[in-house]
Amino acid sequence: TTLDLNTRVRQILADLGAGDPFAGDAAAGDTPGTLAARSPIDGSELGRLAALTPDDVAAAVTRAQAAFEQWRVVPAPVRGRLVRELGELLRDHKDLLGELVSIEAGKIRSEGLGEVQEMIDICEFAVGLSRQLHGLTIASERPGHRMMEQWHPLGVVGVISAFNFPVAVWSWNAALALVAGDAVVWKPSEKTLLTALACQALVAEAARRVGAPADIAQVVIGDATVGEALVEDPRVPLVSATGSTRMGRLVAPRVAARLGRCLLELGGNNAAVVAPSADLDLAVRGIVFAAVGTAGQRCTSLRRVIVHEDIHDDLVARLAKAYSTLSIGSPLDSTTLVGPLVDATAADAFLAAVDQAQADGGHLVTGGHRAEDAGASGGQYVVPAIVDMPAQTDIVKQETFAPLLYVLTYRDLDEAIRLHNEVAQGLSSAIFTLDVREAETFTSAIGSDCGIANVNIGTSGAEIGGAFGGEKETGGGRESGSDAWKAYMRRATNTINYSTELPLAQGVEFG
Ligand code: UN1
Repeated sequence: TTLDLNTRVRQILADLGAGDPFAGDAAAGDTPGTLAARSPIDGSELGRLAALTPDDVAAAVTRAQAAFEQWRVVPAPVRGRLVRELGELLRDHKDLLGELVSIEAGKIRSEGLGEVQEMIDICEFAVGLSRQLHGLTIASERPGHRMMEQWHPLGVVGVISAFNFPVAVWSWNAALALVAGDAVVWKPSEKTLLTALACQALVAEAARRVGAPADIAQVVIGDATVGEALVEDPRVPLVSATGSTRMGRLVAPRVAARLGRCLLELGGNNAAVVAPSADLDLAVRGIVFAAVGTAGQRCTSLRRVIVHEDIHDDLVARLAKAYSTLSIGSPLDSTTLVGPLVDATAADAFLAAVDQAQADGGHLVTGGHRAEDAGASGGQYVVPAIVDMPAQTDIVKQETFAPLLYVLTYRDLDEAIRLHNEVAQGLSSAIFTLDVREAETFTSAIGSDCGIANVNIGTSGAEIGGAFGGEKETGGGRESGSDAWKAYMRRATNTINYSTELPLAQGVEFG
């Protein structure tokens, strides 16, 4: 399969217009690149790429700044054409890019395609937005005066993205930033370089077609020093970073030190409360997709179920039954529901967390070990786990990026909400209930403290139309829909005097 994957990715990259990005043919005596592109399907190396240096990043920002100066004077609805073209290219190449996501991130085909659909959706949203970047007109307290606000392009936006949504997260940022009049410099995860180069090829083609500046969207691949150069460059007014809370703690203070802005999408520890009135069939389906989809490697993945004690046994039995039918294997196989974890470190973290949970008194209901016969050798395939916990111990409060679901019980809704909010992360949440009082309480100010709070659907798979992000250690950023575009622009308040007098505000007399 290694040879097949190697051939296939080269074919896909060529078909997407990314050419042959691999650096140096070792067999021919060339110096190979230092970045290895791999597939989690079998852990194999697909090729090597040359890493950029911090100086290359500075040069990319210089070019981006020059492109920005041209782009910011293009009317926003005209800027929208670039994103419309990108959306068209994504629609035309959805299958190829989706397949590349499956190969490089290990997602099952449907989820690889779903991720590209999410890109198409945000492009459509952003095109509409390009005619709606409006501010308010505000009543002035002074006669013959008008107050208004305008939203102006911000500058060069740095985007740092993670392996698990290797293309969609870039597109949420890029689509909005480009219609906002900004330039984008993207540092993708070192684990997903090929999908990034494919996106870059598509956006470059879109720019060529509409006559937008070629440097308006760029990608910089490399190790952490490349990300650091972007984070520290004072010419980058906004850094939008998606990844672990650990990464956010490194990025945020550096951007703050130069008084730049951050948009952070960090870890989640998402929970679902299952109330006595819940439609259990629906709850089981919602829980299984959220906990096991993308092999538990979404920031929105469900990690905790908080179930009422009266229905605990019934729910756990149903979940165990559903888990026993999960097909684990190559994400390219049409019957697979659970693909590989991204790498050996992820599998080790999963196994260690399962051990720790049991050491804390947890009862392993199902899974929690390697899937010996599943997938290709070299891939990190594990059997999704459910652990029934006696209490919310430290391991439960950590985000383990794997299909590991903890079950906790509660007696009344206050206790459920307390347990729910008792973690450091605050991204996504759900309640399964048919009781309107419970549903409304959970979504109210005294309920879930997360950025996303759902009723009768799981925690993952948010639509692009809403603002996406969360509170507390999740970092507070909002991307994607609603008014998230405002983060990519700067607001100017204008007061205009069309009278012949000069009245001062607050009744001040001067001279
Ligand atoms: C992520 O895991 O970083 O809500 C993003 C979801 C997807 C996005 C997840 N729309 O699950």
